[in-house]
Amino acid sequence: MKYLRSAVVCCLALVLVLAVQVWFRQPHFSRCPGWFASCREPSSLFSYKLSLFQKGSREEQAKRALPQHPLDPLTFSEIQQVHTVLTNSSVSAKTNRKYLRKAGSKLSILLHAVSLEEPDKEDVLAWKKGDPMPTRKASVILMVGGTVYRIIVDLTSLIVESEEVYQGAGTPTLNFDDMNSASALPLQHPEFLEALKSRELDKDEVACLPLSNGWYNVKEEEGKRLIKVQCFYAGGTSNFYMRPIEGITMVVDMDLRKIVKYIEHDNVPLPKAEGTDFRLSAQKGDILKLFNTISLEQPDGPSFFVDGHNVKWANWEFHVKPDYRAGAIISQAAVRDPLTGVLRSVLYKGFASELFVPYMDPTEGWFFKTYMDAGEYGFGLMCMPLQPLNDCPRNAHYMDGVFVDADGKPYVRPNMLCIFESYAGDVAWRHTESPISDYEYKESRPKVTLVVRVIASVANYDYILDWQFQTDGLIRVKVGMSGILMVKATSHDTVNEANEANEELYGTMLAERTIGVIHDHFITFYLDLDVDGTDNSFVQNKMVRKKPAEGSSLRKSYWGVEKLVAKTEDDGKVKLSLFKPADYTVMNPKKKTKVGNPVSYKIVPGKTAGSLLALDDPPQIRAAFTNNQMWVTPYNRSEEYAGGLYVYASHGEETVSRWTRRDRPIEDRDIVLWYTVGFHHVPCQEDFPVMPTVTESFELKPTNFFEANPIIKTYPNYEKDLPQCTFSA
Ligand SMILES: *[C@@H]1O[C@H](CO)[C@@H](O)[C@H](O)[C@H]1NC(C)=O
Ligand SMILES: *[C@@H]1O[C@H](CO)[C@@H](O)[C@H](O)[C@H]1NC(C)=O
Ligand SMILES: [Cu+2]
Repeated sequence: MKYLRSAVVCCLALVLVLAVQVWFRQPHFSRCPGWFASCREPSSLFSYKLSLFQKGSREEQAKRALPQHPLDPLTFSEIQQVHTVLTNSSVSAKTNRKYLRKAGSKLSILLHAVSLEEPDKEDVLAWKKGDPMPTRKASVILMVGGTVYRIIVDLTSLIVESEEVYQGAGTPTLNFDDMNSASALPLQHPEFLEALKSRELDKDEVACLPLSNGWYNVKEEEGKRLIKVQCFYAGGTSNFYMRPIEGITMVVDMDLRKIVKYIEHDNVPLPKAEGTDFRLSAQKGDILKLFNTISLEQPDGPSFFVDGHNVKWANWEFHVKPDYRAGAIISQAAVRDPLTGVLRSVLYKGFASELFVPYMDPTEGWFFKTYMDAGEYGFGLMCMPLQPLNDCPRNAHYMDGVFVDADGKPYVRPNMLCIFESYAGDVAWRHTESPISDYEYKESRPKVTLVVRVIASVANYDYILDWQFQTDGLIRVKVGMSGILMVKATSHDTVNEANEANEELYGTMLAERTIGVIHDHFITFYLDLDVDGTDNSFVQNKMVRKKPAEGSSLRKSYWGVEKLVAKTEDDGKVKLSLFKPADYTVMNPKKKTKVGNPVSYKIVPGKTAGSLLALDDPPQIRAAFTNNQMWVTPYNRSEEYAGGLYVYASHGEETVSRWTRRDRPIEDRDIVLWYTVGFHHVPCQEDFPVMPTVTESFELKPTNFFEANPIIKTYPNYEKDLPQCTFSA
């Protein structure tokens, strides 16, 4: 179990490559019970992908990659160049500072992020294929002796162009060194080893997790980079999350690399290992075969094209890139107008900007668990290679990420993102006429969508993040949640026992001695919509009850729409309410349809949730971006992260909530919409030992954007085009 001790948990996921195909080989039913026995082999549609992404060739391929688009992520060799610049003591014109040591950068100098410093928006918008590339620049966040620097490296002249010392509260995203070293410390700590002995636990079975400390306005914590470490027991199961060593919390100073506080606040026996392992190989008895092997066939190959990071599919074009913090960033999404053939811009940039996951247990070992996963851990850094056939269907194309380690060296994160066409048997539009007329309409069109997916495993939890594009111009953003609950051990075996002992559980008893603690998930999206151009307005079309004029109708009420164009940021703050409904749109006031409606995209909320925490609760102060469901801000390239750039132990001074206090004008200009997908999670027994996926979503829907239904002139499916299958005996 050595790997458990040293590795961060997220790295563990890399090892858990399950041979799920075995599932389908169970002999409960014959393989082809139905009608189709031998379908035509799919054509060579996968070959080009496979040749591009042969195992072992990933790094070689990444080394050869050149940027093709101004928004392309830093390439492998560009990251190497950054490393060279930072290790060369004479390159920094201003300070002559040596940012990185030549032979690694252990201890006092640590890199936290290296990513593309995107060119100015106007330069990106003006750029066309074939034009010279705007200057490539890297943004580097690093810490030298406790000081946070943000450095811009010019990759053409290979110099440090600017250097900014950050003096506010909050520190950079953790790097793997921070997490690895923190989780290794308990097993060298005498008090902890003593506690293991007295609890009769084998230290070789112990796995420790680095848990962000949050910020609680505690004087002695100011100015320190602290992280809490709690441990779990892997004896008898691979699912150590279900066996917390409850009641021991260690505080690590990440800069001193030391446990500075050891707190033993409780001694609760370990929950049982039985029933916690969810791996196929750990299952005993019959494995269910609930359905036959299934996959989507595309006999003529996929209909999308990926050129570097540019994607073309149906009437859509967009740019997509893996990102250490956001997971995936969609840029310059534009849809082709069926009447004019012109590509019309919809979304300049969209990504998951920040998460907030507060747990609802105020006791010693739990109160601080109020994670902001994107800024604290790096949502993209937690994206593990996707598992073909099960994470993404067989017809998926995979994209690798190139990230940087704490020493500044690039490395490839294979299969980090997938793109595929999805057909779930849904209908894009239809009409069949009932026999009230002589017309025989039998018109129906299948709904096919294009999905861009990343999956972040932030320690125990898995977030499946989809950007789904429809041919009718709609974009659906979906967040699926699966993985493993954070559970708390209790000495009680049943709900009754706990009730009799008058113990507040702060959650649901999932199994003997195991409580799934209540918590929320909030995912706040940054949506720089550019509806047919950059200058847009945010409009609330409020649905309000009206009264017919006295004596004009037998009706006493109806409802209509009152249009409210947001003038300043205050008008852009939205709290949803079923009884105060509205359509929320981003419109282009200068562009109208032929009949005179301003062209718009509507933001369609899905089922969502608002935070119930008090506004003055420290976690809520830091996560004040969840105080409203929507915010609208004027475009500002330094306002991209809803909770701030330096979110670790931040004080809430750099949140979208603070920025909007300036109440800046937002009418008829480049604006950014912030939308939060929320989910109150009261765990239930079905969430044990691994959660069935829960999905929430929202949509960006064209609204008077097209002159009419944009997919009338499209083909239905024809039998003759589908794989020819023969009947089985
Ligand atoms: C370091 O910087 C100096 C001065 O700009 C330059 O001459 C030298 O080539 C650089 N070394 C490397 C390894 O880039
Ligand atoms: C852009 O954002 C930064 C960070 O919030 C702020 O300091 C600056 O004043 C903003 N610029 C404008 C023009 O609002
Ligand atoms: Cu949850």
